[in-house]
Amino acid sequence: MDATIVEVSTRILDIPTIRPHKMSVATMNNQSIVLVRVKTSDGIEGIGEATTIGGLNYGGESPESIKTNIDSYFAPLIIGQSATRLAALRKLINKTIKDNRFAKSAVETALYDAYAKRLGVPLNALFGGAIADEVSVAWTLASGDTRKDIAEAEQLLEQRRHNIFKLKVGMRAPKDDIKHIAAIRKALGDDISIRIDVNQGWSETQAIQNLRPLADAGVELIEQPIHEKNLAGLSRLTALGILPIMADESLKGPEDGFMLAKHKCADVYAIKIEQAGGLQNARDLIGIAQAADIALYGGTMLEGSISTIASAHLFATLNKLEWGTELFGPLLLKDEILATPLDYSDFTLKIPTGPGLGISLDEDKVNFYTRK
Ligand code: MUC
Ligand code: MG
Repeated sequence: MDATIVEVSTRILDIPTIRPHKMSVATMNNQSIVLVRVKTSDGIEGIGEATTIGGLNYGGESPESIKTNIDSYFAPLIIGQSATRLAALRKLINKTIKDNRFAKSAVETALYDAYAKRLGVPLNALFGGAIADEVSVAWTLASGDTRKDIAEAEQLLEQRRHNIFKLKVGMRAPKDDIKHIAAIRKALGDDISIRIDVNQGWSETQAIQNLRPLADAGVELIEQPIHEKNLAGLSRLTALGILPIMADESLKGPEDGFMLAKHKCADVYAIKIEQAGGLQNARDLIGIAQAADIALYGGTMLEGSISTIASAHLFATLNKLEWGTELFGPLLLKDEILATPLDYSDFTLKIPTGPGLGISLDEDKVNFYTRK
């Protein structure tokens, strides 16, 4: 008999960050992880995860809303359904539940983890199999202090953990951001890749005025400089050709991917499984980018280990990931909830080879960090 879904449970884990993470949208001192477990009638458990950035600072879903909506709407809908008909489950969920992309991503990850475990294959096999054994991982410098950022980057280079850095800007005046970027570039040298993320912090005029000075300061890529809805502005910035423009907040699924491609709004797409609405939607979005000759970057919602490794499984199946990934989320947290931490070494994250996500939880840690 076909295995059915028998239980869906959620909890929120609150884990402190190693330092305040300062962005133009929020300062994070801890991350709240919604952990989803799906149990099936043949005794398999799949796990998934959703995080947001600063509660509701980044988008319309919060850890609390994700938990409530999974408990109240997703769980009753999918309990009793076949656990092996993933496309039918996706159709049912999308027909019955609008929006809630982050919750959908967490539930879908758990369903894919369970399915791959049942088949005895790594999750990436469900997307054609990994081409790469590892993905490169950028680190975000966001302490808010230039000297601290330089010291942090130097330590990470020394440890061979990261040699690509994304700088969070858009909180200060642009001219002060440029001084900050130039100081970091000078300290780290020319071989290090420096990108910036404005998180929509600038007007189009500010962005136009600053593209050339940013390029002169050694920036290689600029992420979401202006408001997510200003597609015409993004298109104009991209057409200038001064710096590659990456879309992040503007991309909330394949339909946005199509609109942005149609109007040439970006050179690069930041692919995030949560923002896309799950692994399969992210794959659909990737297909649109590939068809439109838009380069790819593996983004993060500062997720913990579960969603980070789910993303890594998908990204490892791509024939090109021109700008690498920023799947460093677990390293921003003071503690790890896995029995064996993810393998970050030699500037990369290794793709596990075991069944499903290829990870297992440390249940004591999970209980310790569960919100009471
Ligand atoms: C974002 O906007 O890209 C990713 C890395 C980071 O530090 O913040 C996130 C969100
Ligand atoms: Mg971003």
